[in-house]
Amino acid sequence: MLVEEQTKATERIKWWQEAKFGMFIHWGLYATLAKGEWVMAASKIPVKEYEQFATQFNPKEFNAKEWVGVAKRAGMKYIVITAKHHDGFAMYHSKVEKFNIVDATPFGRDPMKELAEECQKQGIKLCFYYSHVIDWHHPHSVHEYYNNTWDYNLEEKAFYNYWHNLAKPQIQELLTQYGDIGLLWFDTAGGLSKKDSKELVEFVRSFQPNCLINSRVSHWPNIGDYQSKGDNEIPMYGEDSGPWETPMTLNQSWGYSDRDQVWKTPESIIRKMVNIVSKGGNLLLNVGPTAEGIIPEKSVEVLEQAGEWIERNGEAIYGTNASPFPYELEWGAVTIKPSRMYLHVNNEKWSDQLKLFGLKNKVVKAYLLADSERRNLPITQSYTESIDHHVLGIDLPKDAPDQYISII
Ligand code: FHN
Repeated sequence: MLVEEQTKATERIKWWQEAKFGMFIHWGLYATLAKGEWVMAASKIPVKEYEQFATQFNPKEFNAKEWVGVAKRAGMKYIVITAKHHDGFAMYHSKVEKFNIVDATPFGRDPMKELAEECQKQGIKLCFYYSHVIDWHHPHSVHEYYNNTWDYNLEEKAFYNYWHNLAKPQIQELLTQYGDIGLLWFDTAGGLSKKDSKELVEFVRSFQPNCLINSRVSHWPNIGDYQSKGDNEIPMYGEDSGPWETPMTLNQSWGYSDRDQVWKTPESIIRKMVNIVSKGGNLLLNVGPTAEGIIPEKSVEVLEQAGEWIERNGEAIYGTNASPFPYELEWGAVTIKPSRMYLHVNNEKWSDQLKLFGLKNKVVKAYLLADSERRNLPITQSYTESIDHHVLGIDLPKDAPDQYISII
């Protein structure tokens, strides 16, 4: 990649790498059935039958200010929302076809427009998820598995008709009608060719040069700006293959399901976030709003509790880099900034002293991030193990509320 292109790519992704934590929102026509976003395929619902659910879709409780407020209180810096999922239903006012939330439902409003305005007001980056290859509302033939083979016979399908007359025009709408878009989160590229994948990236850049693109734009490597790991996947060790993220569910489903009973706890969210960020990644954590336009109360409760912790300790998360230590720490994890290191000490590992091998610089101060007075923690020993290593020993208070130590 030319130096100039590399410089542009580095600049483009800077805000995202510093943001670390985003809200994923899976919201669509499927919410009316309350069985997750794959309900059309799982139940092999014919297109004409599925279209009828739009007449019942009227999310009167939708409130963009509330949704963006939940993301902010949770400490999330960007929102990625499904503008169109695999069912082909556009959650914005698409001029390309009438199967969308403004033209096909009694709701008649454009929630993406309302979210774009609210994100602008509250300083949150708006990003769109777009299912660019799978579209069960259109007969096309990239992959039998990916397409609506339970309702169309195969000869009707014409991928490029769909690609040039629906997918790309809709992507253009999303990039030209909703202001600056932080990123396009493409999903499940199926058999998309390398040529079409690369052309799609150029197409996006032609409208918004700074719009990021995730790796699921293509199954060919190194085509997006960063790597979306598998769903809920956290790599075992730090990655040196470039920027990456973990897309994660807050409960069992992505799209709203009335069968979901188990939510992650605030503690487990923080542990996973720290694990991911200490390895150099971002966490994209999902909520699935209801057909009425409400983010489930349990989701809001858990996210806001996690947000209270981040409010106190965000300095050890936002804008940090991965741990410099090439080994797993038995007591927790490390994140760093220039001339500062953050030790994330897990509750159950909390003991009266903490040792860290392999520090390259002499430590001058250690304190709890949650301590607004930043009182010094007693550094019991700091001696050179070898030419460039020394061990830091810190006496820890027994009941530290937030196990987060900043050492300088
Ligand atoms: O099939 C989709 C699924 O519905 C959901 O959108 C996830 C989110 O990462 N992506 C695909 C499965 O990996």
